[in-house]
Amino acid sequence: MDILQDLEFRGMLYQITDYDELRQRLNSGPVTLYIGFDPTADSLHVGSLLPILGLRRFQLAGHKPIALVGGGTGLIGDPSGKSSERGLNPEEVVDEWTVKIRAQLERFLDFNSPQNPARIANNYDWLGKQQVITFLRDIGKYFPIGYMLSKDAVKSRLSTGISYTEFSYMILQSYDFLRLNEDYGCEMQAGGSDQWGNITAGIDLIRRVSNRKAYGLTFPLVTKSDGTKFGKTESGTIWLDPAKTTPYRFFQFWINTDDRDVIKFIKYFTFLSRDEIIDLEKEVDENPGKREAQRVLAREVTALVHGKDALSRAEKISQALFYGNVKDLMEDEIEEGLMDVPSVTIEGKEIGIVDLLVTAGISPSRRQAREDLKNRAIYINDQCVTDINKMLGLNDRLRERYTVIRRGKKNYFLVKWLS
Ligand code: 629
Repeated sequence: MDILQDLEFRGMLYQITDYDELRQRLNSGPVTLYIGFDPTADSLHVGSLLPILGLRRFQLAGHKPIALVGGGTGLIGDPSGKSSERGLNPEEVVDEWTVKIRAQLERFLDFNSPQNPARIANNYDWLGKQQVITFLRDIGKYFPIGYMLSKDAVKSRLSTGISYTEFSYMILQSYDFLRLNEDYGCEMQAGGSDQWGNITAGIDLIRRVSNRKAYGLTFPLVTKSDGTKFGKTESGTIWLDPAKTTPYRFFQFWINTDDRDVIKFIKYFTFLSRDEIIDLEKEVDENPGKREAQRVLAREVTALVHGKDALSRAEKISQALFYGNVKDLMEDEIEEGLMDVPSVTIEGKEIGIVDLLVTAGISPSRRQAREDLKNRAIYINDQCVTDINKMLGLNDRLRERYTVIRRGKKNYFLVKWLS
């Protein structure tokens, strides 16, 4: 199976220029290809994972990937897929984000391969030096206004409004492709389906300037069967930066995948073989609801993004919270696992259980708190407590600082003791 067939099997091919010709080219020797990522935040998120892993798939197949950080284009703003004009971010902020995103991208590629090492590029290196007159004369001439207006990203914004700044974006991205083509022999650009217009504009520019052939390929937009947006949860975006989305929460995000989506995501986001995937597909069909495939997905992606150690921690925390073993968790594991749950800070050495349940908002009233205790609904550090007169003290602390309260099967609360 060659790389295009593998991408097809994985459902990762959305659009492609000249399938047969590109396939021949890819099978005749290493192809240099690139994908660009604009620094529009201080971290990439799971939405960028499909293209990043796409680059890695090409590298594993023997091709040469370039990950481009848009230190220049990030100062302008791509109108693709956006229904309204974006605000401009300050240059110092974009600089900072560029550094962070570059470091994140580096983790997914192999820069030491003797055969086909990866490269990282920052388009500020050339866009930042452009002279406006030179640029308009040398590059602008190749962009007929009618052509630019016919691109979806522009066309769809003509009624709602688009500035000249965002209108020009496709010229910058096209120029990047031309530069990478000239400087590194980069023949192909990939990206999400929203990038098709920019990618084909670059291919056209390369042809017009140098009469060389270049190729383009897009990945599908990741969709979910319940119609909600991929990569967002009630608690927000799932980032790749562990300081923004803990590995535990990241792991849980994948565990919570719907049975209807899990095989699709395993194809997209893991490097499991075709046979392993087909086996898992059978498993989901035969044992729906068992979440075996979700475990595999969560383990694979968490290890890929955060490493083996972070995965073990995430699994340990998941087990402890699911089976009621919070006592086994270390201080930082308690923090990581219970970061998102409601918490109260208690000053002092003791508090009565009913007081605590009300103060922490676990029970709405003292009467209800007593009911909850009687009904065996309250767990302190996973131990069911029914005594309405219980005083919580030093013995109820975990790692000297925390008490974990659970109401029912899975509503967690964290008590942080100040002294
Ligand atoms: C200069 C900048 C280039 C080539 C590409 C770019 C960035 C591109 C863009 N991409 C999105 C982004 O940065 O805006 N103009 O957030 C994002 N991309 C990954 C996928 C995408 C796309 O980083 O291509 O489709 C999301 O899956 O939206 O010379």
